[in-house]
Amino acid sequence: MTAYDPNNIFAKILRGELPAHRVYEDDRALAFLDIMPRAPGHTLVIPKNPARNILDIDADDLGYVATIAQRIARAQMQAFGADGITVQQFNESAGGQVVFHLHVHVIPRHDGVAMKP
Ligand code: DGP
Repeated sequence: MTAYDPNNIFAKILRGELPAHRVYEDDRALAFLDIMPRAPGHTLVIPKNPARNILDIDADDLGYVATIAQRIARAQMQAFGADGITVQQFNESAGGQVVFHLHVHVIPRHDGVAMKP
């Protein structure tokens, strides 16, 4: 697997070199709105430690990112009056990954409303 690239877009967001609409942040994780939302409120959760994807992330960091994704999902249910939440995560190009810093998509969903492609 290719090594972690510290110049990927999400690393730059973490360092404050690129803007992002931050919705949650602590010392271990950051959540921000996706620039190409597939539904209103589409949020990405990332660890602050460098990790390319699920194949190389530390298990504790993975668990922490999942905990924050759960917190975001619960908040979205209320904030967006959602009927459900889609959680997605992609690994390597063949797995659909485009940005190579691990991220979890948390997407509010409504009954009868298709997600944008
Ligand atoms: P994927 O690696 O396939 O999970 O897709 C990357 C996602 O990241 C995609 O939904 C769009 C989003 N994205 C890409 N560049 C930026 C950016 O500069 N800012 C934000 N907020 N989101 C981005």
